[in-house]
Amino acid sequence: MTLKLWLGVLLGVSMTLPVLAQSPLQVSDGHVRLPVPGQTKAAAFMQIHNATANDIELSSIQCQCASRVEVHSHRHENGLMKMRREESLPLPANASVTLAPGGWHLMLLDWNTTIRTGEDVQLQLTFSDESTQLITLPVKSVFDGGEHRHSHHH
Ligand SMILES: [Cu+2]
Repeated sequence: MTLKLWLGVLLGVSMTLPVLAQSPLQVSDGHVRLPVPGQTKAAAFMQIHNATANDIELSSIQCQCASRVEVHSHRHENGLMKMRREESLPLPANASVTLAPGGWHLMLLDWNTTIRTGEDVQLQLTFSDESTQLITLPVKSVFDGGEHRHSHHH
């Protein structure tokens, strides 16, 4: 077996998720927004409610629909709205966090462009307390709704 093949095997093994506790968090109102035409970055929005007495962080996300999923935020810097990659998404105790255009969101890189509007995708969320949650999100067009006309500039 070649070294390259072995690496593939090792990566494949490390990507299988261990069986972890189901997270106590409630995820609602989620959807994935397809990339704008010609682009490969989709975004996921949702609301996450942490009804526990502990601060938790969303630390990693995996999806077969994208090669990598990042936590992003928008912040004002010198009067400009800037998107930046964050290590994790803070979920304070007894609070809800909304991921929405112009704020926190999940960025799905190298989106699988065979997935279309109306389909569902599954995201595996892993939290700082080592719990996990599998969520199913509907896929919407970037032109859908129109309530948040907002473009991503990376
Ligand atoms: Cu982003």
